[in-house]
Amino acid sequence: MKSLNPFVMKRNGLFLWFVLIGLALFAQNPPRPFGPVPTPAQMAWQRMEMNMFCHFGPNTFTGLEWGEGTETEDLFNPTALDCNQWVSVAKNTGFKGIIITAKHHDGFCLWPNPESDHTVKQSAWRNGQGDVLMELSEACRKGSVKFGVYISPWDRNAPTYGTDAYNTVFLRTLKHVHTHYGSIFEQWFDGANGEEPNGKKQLYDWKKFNAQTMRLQPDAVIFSDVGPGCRWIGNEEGKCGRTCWSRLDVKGYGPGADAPSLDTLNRGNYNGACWVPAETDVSIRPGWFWRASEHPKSVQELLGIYYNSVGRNSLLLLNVPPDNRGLIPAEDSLRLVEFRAALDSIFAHDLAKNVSFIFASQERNSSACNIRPTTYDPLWMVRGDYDNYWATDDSVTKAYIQLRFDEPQTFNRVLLQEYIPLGQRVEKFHIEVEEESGNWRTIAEETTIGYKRIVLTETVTTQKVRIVIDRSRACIVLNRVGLFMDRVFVSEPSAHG
Ligand code: FUL
Repeated sequence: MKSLNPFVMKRNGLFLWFVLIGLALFAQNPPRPFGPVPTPAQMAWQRMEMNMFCHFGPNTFTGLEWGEGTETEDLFNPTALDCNQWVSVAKNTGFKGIIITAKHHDGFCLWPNPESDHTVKQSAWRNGQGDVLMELSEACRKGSVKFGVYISPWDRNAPTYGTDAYNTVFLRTLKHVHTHYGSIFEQWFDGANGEEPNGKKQLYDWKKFNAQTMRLQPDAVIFSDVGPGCRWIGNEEGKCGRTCWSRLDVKGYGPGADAPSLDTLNRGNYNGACWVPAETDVSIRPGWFWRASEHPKSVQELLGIYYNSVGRNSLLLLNVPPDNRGLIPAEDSLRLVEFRAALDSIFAHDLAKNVSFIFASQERNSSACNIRPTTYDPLWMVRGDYDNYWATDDSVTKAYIQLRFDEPQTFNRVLLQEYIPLGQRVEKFHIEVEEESGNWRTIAEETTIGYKRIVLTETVTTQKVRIVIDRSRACIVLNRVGLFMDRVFVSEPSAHG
């Protein structure tokens, strides 16, 4: 009879609800962020993975890498400029954004910059009516490719260069670009700061350059040797550190001569206070600017660069310079089509998806009430649903997952991803496979994972694979495992240090 008392029923009902909500909250209990984490703009940037760089300007017509700044404006006269062609090459071969040298060290501006007399406006090209930034930004918008700019602070033409006044001119130059061409996904500041023969050396006001950029283009990631948005990897050969932290100590450092050591840029800082991920800039050709005498790298070389950049927790910024007609040459676009085909032949078939059973040595909250048993299940790692992941309890920093297949799988690439919105954690891991004899054999030992890690292994055939996280700096949070067979890249993993 008691339970028919409406007050008691209501009270019991409420109690049950509290218990259920409490259990649900406990079962969800997501891992807390560890260390610095990416901003939403850095996150969107990192997920682009490959962007195209376009070095274009007077050097395209003189064959110089660093123009003097004294070149006549009429030199710049592309006969068939078509930015839609650049965009279609980028888009069809997997590049998500394009960054153009709006102004290189020679000071020539590819847009009519009111702060300068050394621009397209003073050139013969389209009778001074042309604007490369306008054409490229519109082509990018039309093709859904993101638009970014390289604006060199070093300027061998600006009369004020080497004085305080130049900082103001440069701020206005930046402002003009940042307010006339729509949204910019990346602002690229190179670190070159050559002292002129006349002894002119500029003390840049980086604080103001960055602050104004962030105010006018809040979604732009700012590249320089030391960020703040993303950093240089310390070389132009396309080789990011095999250990690569997305963290960097920037206090007391600056771009150019004030940058940390090349090795630090290459690997990041283990305890770096800021999230400043690595960007690998490298050219498809020997030079940054187009020259008739030079030719693009082979597919093998491009694949090697891909593994050493995207495969090592870095974004790849590949320079594909337009020629003196204003077009990406056929040999470069064909090479990119071949490169894309090679990537697809490897990464379009993820053998991990054939898994029949995936087991984790520990799973977050597994000892809690099974109210949402799949929340941190390792199965998420083969599903490729970015925001779901395998995680361990806070106290568990060493654990493994094991994949079992009904049929033997043959592969030589293992892809792993950490869920970096919660920080970068893993500092040591290895991969084991079970041999026919039943013995487990280690096929790779590595350090960091980060946003994406592609491990090159010998070719193995097995029905059981283990990814063993030997040391993580906080609980483990991984959202992807992939197994792939690369039949294109012939270099041995050992030759790939
Ligand atoms: C460097 C420049 O000096 C090169 O000319 C090139 O633009 C490269 C990407 O950045 O700092």
